[in-house]
Amino acid sequence: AGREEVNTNIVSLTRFLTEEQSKVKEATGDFTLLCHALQFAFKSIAYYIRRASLINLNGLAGSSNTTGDDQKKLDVIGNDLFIAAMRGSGKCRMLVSEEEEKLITFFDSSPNARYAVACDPIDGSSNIDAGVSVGTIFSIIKLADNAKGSAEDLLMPGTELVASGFTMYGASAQLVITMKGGSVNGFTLDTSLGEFILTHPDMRIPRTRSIYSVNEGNSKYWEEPVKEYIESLKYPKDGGKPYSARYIGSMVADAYRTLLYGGIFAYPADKKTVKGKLRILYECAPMAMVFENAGGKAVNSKMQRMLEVVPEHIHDRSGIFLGSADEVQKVIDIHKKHGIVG
Ligand code: P6P
Repeated sequence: AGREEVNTNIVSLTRFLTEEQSKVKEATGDFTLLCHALQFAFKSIAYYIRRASLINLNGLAGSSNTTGDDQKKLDVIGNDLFIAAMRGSGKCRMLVSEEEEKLITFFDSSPNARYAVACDPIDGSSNIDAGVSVGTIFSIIKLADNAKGSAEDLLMPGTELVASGFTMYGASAQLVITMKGGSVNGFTLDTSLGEFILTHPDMRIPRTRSIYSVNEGNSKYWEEPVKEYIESLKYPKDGGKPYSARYIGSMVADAYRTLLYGGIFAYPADKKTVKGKLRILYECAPMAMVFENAGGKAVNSKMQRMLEVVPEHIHDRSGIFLGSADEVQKVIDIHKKHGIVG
């Protein structure tokens, strides 16, 4: 009596993956082992981010990545940790990283591996020194039997992804993962156990929420439908309450809040960034898959379903509207008035 209620039925990510595998009769275990390597990468990155300021890992590494962004030391470490974990898994044949212009191939160590991974090892890193939550976003692709082992094998619509998700490195590391056609599950890293623990089973995004998340500093460049849409939230015609603005500037943090609370996150293509800023393979598509599986919606700036967009190259970009189904529908309705139909 009076014994503290101890939950002894803890579902770790490791156990969760085993249970998921048991549902797939032809499973070989390769996907499970790949995900174990992924979770190790997230734990390692979480460790370095937590210690960054103590061991002076903040600040610039003096190098720059493919798009000319100043690389932060943690960017480089995150990228290297991720590459090592994928290579070491023996289950990944190719890797796309935001930090690497060229496709990374592991033909030497795993020439017949059936999976490829696309990732942004540390997304939002420009905020790192300010202690803002950053994250890793990932897509997992199952290679076709006749895959040639080149970038073309990865240029497919997000509907083909076998899994996707992200890890946000905040007060604690939060991992969100979803499988094709599956539910969305959230895990919290328990650093004393060194395990991701299931804390948010079967996540569902609210259908509506009066929160919008966009960089209004780009308003000058927005196309008319976007301007009209945002204005309708700030100055509601029906006399309703204006929406709240929440913008962190780190996609993983803005996306995680939107997934939990509802609302909409937008990074529209505009007159300045005509193709949009966010990458399809390792930002837009994986996030769109998570949100759709949680009951939300995601479209690009042409109002096409984000998961049906096919990237033209591995670092291809897109505009994106991501969030509660009814909130994204408002964007679609306004664009329809302007003759833009997905
Ligand atoms: P802006 C971070 O650099 C990032 O890639 C995403 O994480 C974030 O959503 C977006 O760019 C922020 O861009 O132009 O608002 O600073």
